[in-house]
Amino acid sequence: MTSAPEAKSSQTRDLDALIVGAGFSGLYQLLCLRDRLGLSVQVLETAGGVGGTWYWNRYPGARCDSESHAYCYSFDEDLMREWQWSERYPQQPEIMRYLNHVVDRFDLKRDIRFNTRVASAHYDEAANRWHVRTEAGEEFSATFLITAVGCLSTANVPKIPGLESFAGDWYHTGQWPHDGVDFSGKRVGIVGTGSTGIQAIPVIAETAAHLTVFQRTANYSVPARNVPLTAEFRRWVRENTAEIRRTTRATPNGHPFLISERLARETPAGERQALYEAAWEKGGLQFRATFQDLLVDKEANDTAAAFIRGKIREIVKDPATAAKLADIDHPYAAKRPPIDTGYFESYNRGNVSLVDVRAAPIERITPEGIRTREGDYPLDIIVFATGFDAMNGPLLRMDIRGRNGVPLAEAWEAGPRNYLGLQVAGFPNLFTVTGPGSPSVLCNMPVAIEQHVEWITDCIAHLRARGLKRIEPKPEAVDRWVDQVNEAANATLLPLATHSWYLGANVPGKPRVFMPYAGGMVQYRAICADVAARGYEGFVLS
Ligand code: FAD
Ligand code: N01
Repeated sequence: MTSAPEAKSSQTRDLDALIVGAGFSGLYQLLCLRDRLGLSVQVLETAGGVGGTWYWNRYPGARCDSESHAYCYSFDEDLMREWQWSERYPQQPEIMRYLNHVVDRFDLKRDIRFNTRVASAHYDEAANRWHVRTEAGEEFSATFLITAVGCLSTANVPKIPGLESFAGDWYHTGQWPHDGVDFSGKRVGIVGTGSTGIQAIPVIAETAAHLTVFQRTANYSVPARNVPLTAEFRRWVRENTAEIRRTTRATPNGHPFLISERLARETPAGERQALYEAAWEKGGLQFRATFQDLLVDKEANDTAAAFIRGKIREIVKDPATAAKLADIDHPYAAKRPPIDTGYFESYNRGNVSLVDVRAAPIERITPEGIRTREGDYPLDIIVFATGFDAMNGPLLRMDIRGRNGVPLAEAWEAGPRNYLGLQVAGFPNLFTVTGPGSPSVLCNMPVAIEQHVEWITDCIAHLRARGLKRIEPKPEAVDRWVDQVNEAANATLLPLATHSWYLGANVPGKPRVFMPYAGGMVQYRAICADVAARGYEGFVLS
């Protein structure tokens, strides 16, 4: 059965390509399709401005943990040279300034419509077009639909009974008010100790009267060692843009440093400890690169885990609090490893306390605060640093329907299934930038984003040059890719963090499937290039 053609109103705007989202991904996709291929393109964005993640995540302490000189676009060496970052890890406002600079420099704003949420996108087979409707009822039709909706853009507010009765104010870190929140003199509770909570806690503690941290899963963290960048370092960046770009493309995780070839397991204990100490002093995600085998060999990983637990016990003065913080149940870096500025030190302040909600779960929110199985915590403000319905969440909330009106939610009922993380069988001409099944969140994301956007651009150029109108993956290519994604994950320790958002485990009811491709960006890039070189092997072009 073929679906009835979509009713098309006279107001429908016809386009070559429609892009959803105006973060790092959507902006570069617009530039490529409009300026390199000459297509008619429109970007639709829920937010009131560009920036994606950095538009929404304005919580205290928000900054990136990729180093600034690699947390940026690298497609234009002049752009790389002219932008000067101020710190090793820029704060949210600086990243916003950077993205707005890119928008102005390439005149992107004129093709972006803000405050516009895409409510549905339905494929019309007879016309070979996507019909897109916004929440406000505007209609668009496009040959190509590109979702650049982000992996971490759907805030996950836990459904804790009684939240609506809370007499104070509550906030989710991923939907932070633009005019900030004044914590001074307030009793604040924060739920969540992922990367976000770990960044926000030390900063909120500086002004709150009291901060109560509700921890369900204890977490590793390594000092970020953020510093202002020296003139000398900035000059080095300006003079070495090509080299930086090469390095980010030579490593599995897209960061501007290489992973050591040494094995923790084969390094004598004293030497290993010295290497961990040096990495701890240097700070940042490079800690994970100290040894080659940390993410694939549990015994090797145990050495890093023991080192960090030791540091927690050294830093945190109260032994009972230190014990709760160090009681970590998963391998180091099996969840996204946070880096911090004074996180564990915060627990030495008189106005910060830790509540273990694994031992005594949150039962409800009362008008006065949070009630756990062990008692009541009166609060004026609750901060949910509880993460996101990650990766497939934003896609499933958009009512995407493919051939025969099949909803994406139905096609992905048991978890995401696609080819290369780029296309879904039965959904022709739909491309998903950093979709599940691609390295995305396991990589320094601008690197992953540029690769996806460029691959999609080349693919569309290929189709147009040959007068082809449609591309979609073969079901058997999807089956093979899903197997490859599972194999890549199972070759690492990542699935051992059973409550991780990589598996969808943070959202009740979500199928537990390891979503990102863990084979590394270098391998993934080669696979995608090979597929294209073989005439888009595994896809049907018509
Ligand atoms: P996003 O920036 O998420 O943009 C997607 C946009 O799509 C959003 O603006 C959203 O409003 C819009 N959208 C979604 N659905 C719809 C719809 N239906 N209709 C219209 N618009 C829609 N990555 C790193 O590599 N290094 C880091 O240091 C790092 N730090 C991070 C810090 C935080 C606090 C968070 C949350 C993430 C961080 N990330 C980091 C990941 C970050 O998401 C990516 O680096 C990058 O910003 C993603 O860009 P994007 O354009 O793909 O998605
Ligand atoms: O979210 P998370 P995040 N009751 O899902 C807890 C990127 N990022 O926003 O582990 C009690 O990691 C949950 O507990 P548990 C980065 O990729 C980057 O911190 O599910 N607790 C966990 O402790 C990162 O990984 C940067 O048991 C509940 C926390 O909330 C991703 O974004 C900065 C709960 C959520 O942790 C997401 O990070 C920030 C409940 N009902 C973010 N529900 C940098 O680059 C959830 N939790 C610096």
